[in-house]
Amino acid sequence: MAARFGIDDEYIASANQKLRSTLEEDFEHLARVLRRTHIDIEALVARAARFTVAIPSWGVGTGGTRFARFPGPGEPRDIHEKLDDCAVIFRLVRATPAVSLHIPWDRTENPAALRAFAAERGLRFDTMNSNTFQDQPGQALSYKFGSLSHPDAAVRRQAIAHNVDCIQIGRAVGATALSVWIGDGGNFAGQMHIRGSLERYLESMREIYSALPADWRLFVEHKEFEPAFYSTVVSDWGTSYYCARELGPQAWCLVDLGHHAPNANIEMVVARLLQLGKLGGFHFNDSKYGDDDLDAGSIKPFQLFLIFNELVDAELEGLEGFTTPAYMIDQSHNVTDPIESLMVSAMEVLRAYVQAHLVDREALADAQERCDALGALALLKAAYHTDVTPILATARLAAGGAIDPVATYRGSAYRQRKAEERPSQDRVGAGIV
Ligand code: LRH
Ligand code: MN
Repeated sequence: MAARFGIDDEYIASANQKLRSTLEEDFEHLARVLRRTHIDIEALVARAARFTVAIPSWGVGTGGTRFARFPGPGEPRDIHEKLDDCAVIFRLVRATPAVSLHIPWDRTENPAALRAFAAERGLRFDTMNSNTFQDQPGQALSYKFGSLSHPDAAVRRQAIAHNVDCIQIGRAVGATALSVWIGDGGNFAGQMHIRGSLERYLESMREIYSALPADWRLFVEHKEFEPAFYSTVVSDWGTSYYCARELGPQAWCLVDLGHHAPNANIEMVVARLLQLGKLGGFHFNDSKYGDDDLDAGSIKPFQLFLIFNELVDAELEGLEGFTTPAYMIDQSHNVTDPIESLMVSAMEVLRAYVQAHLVDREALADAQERCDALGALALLKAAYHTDVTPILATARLAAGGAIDPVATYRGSAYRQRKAEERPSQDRVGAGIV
């Protein structure tokens, strides 16, 4: 089998060589600026180095919409090629050692071998995502009218069995969580009994919960609408919280940034779930209208910062029950090179996290006490307007990554080489993957 082209440390080091002196200059300047407000830049580099965000296996292929999908060159054709691309992202950005899997899209005959394949590339698996929003070839019962909340108990049993299967595969590949998003809902008033469908969903989730290994987490992912366009069973954070609380201590709420009504205050949803002790994870992306699955920080970067402002505030306060949420990306890359989009998105999430550590929280609490609205906003904006790029690049460099991941990736001609290695499948079609 022809060798698979990859990006090695030597190439990264040569690409960094040209950028080192500029980075050191920018880093020194920022260190001086931060010293004025008694902030130790090295402490922020250390925080950046410890931060990780997981890559969605389904994000390294070109995504699409219901109208069309326009495959790009050198598309990964199976989970192994997807992991090769995830390894490139990790090698250059260093903050993405974990990959989230989606079943059956990533089903494999030999999970243990897949685990080893990933480990050879410095990768591990964090969260398993089940899929009862599509029918698979040969599937006995259809999910057309729902899955875990379907009126027919046989369909619910089939969906429960699929989730339990995801847990078994997850145990074999070393994952530690199951994320459950269902598209269950109705397109017409009266089509679905709104209270009954939630009861059925909860009953099904209790069975899935009982199959969880003791150290696993179960994520409940809410979504306002789509694919159902009148009513959705798990449509908002309140319903998600109720379910996670009803299920038990291993159940947590997952916030996908694209799953809210336009103009929803998502940082407030985050603060509420933190306060209620059930904020378990994130699917980072961005959107202008609906569940657009655009690149994180590409439309509303200030919102991403404000979300991390709530998370860092709770972390530094030592909020009771605060556990570091599972940070994961969930995007669909329809017009960009997925590797570039995922690298930039991971860096934007990390940027918001580091900027949130620049907020003068004492002064902010004082401004809030004095009802000084503009004073408070100015303190947040001061952090948000600080360009922390030298901190992020220095953390990457120290971890063997690239000072400029996108330029280094483009310089490697990785995509062109993959286009030669991976003859296109001409799999025209539609849909997110
Ligand atoms: C649903 C969702 C869910 C995934 C899917 C790929 O919109 O956000 O998290 O299973 O996208
Ligand atoms: Mn999601």
